[in-house]
Amino acid sequence: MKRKKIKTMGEQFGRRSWAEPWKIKMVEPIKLTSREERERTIKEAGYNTFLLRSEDVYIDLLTDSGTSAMSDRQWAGIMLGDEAYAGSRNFYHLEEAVRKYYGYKYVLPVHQGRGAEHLISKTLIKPGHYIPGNMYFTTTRLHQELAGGTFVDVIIDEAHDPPNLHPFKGNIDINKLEALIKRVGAENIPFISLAGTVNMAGGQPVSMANLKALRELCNVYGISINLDATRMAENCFFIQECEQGYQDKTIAEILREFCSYTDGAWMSSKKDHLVNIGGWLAVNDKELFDKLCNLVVVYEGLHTYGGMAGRDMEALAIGISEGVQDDHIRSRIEQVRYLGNILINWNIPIVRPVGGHAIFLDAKSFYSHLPQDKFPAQTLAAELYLDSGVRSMERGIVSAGRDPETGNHRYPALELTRLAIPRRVYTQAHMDVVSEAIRAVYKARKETKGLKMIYEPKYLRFFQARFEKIT
Ligand code: P70
Repeated sequence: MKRKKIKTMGEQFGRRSWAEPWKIKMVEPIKLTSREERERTIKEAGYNTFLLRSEDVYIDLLTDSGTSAMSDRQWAGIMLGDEAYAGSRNFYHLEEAVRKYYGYKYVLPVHQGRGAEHLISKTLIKPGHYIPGNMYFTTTRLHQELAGGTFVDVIIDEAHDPPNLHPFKGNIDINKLEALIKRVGAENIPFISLAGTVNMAGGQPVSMANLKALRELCNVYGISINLDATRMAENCFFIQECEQGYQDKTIAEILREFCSYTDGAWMSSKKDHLVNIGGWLAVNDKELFDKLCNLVVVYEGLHTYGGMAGRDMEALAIGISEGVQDDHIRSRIEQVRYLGNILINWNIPIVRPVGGHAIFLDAKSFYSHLPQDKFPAQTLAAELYLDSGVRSMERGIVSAGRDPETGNHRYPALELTRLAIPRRVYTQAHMDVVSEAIRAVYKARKETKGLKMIYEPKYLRFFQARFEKIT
């Protein structure tokens, strides 16, 4: 009998194999439950994956936020926590790292990203203001709305089209933005809300050229640019790979240049910075900083800890330098691509190009027989869990929430189910298991009837909403 030739991963893709730039020192057991158990647990969770117990999950791709593995250096940093109420040494390490890698002058720690969004929104946005941005993010937009502002999506149209292969689907449409400025007046736009690798669009990057064009326009109208830097290091990988003139620059160099065209940034360090909790807000304007610095003590904590323990700030400072290493970023994004390429090869509809932090299944075309108010993406997340204990997250009509003016559902063009890959946590074998789970659910797609919402909280409903199966 002729033996079939087995190919390594590299060979399958016509290149030499590469591996993660780390080895595993500590492991955490996970267990696969039975189908009957999962039928019970997902029903108890109201078919909302946010309401499952993590013990009942086999491979947890709910989020890449706070779920990454820290390095031995970061854990060593935890032991160096200076837990003084004021002036902790760890704060100065954090401040130094943000200044070195991001280049902003003034730095405030916060407990996590939305803490920073709250402070900057409350400080800069007045009722009647418009905040243009490259697609909404749930918590970001909510803080802007709570401050009295209206978020306006000015991302390029390609971002709303899952199969479109534009390499920088996170770009701002400069014409759309200029039309908005002319319509509402520059004085009613406190800042541009620009995000690196746009989460809701599928982890899609912004190009340096687009940012430069944005900067020019903003200079003309005197509008500042604030960056959601949460996954900006990942954005820099795409610039390095695809944008002319950046192939020989390091991720760290690209990051510094990118930030130099912006006026400030907020950060959920739970992503790029490889920590379980933390974030910061940084600006160049001293007057603005003084206002933020005063507000941080009201909502987060003193300006030298902002809701974090000293040990958390130390792990975070170390994570900043690890998070911008080229070999780290490459292996992180290539792992996401590994999973994405398998699915593309099997003709399973996903957002393309594969983005930085997650695979986004296109639930609209996956369940093309389900209307959006039967919650196709929520249904898909529940079905994936039922099949194999893989946890994902709805990023469609439930996440989009209701229009504050009319109270009606917002019907986003994108109806997606996100499988976010934590950094340095899962192996290629886990990705294989996930791909086969998705294929099994895809094969059974025609039998799926969707969900009905039976409980809906007022804010950020996707976190706590409950559903029932339509039978
Ligand atoms: C996720 C997490 C958080 C996040 C983000 C961007 C681009 C700000 C934040 C807020 C967690 C999450 C948050 C809301 C809904 C679902 C999940 N994203 N900007 O999984 O930061 O969580 O630290 O307050 O992605 O994508 P934080």
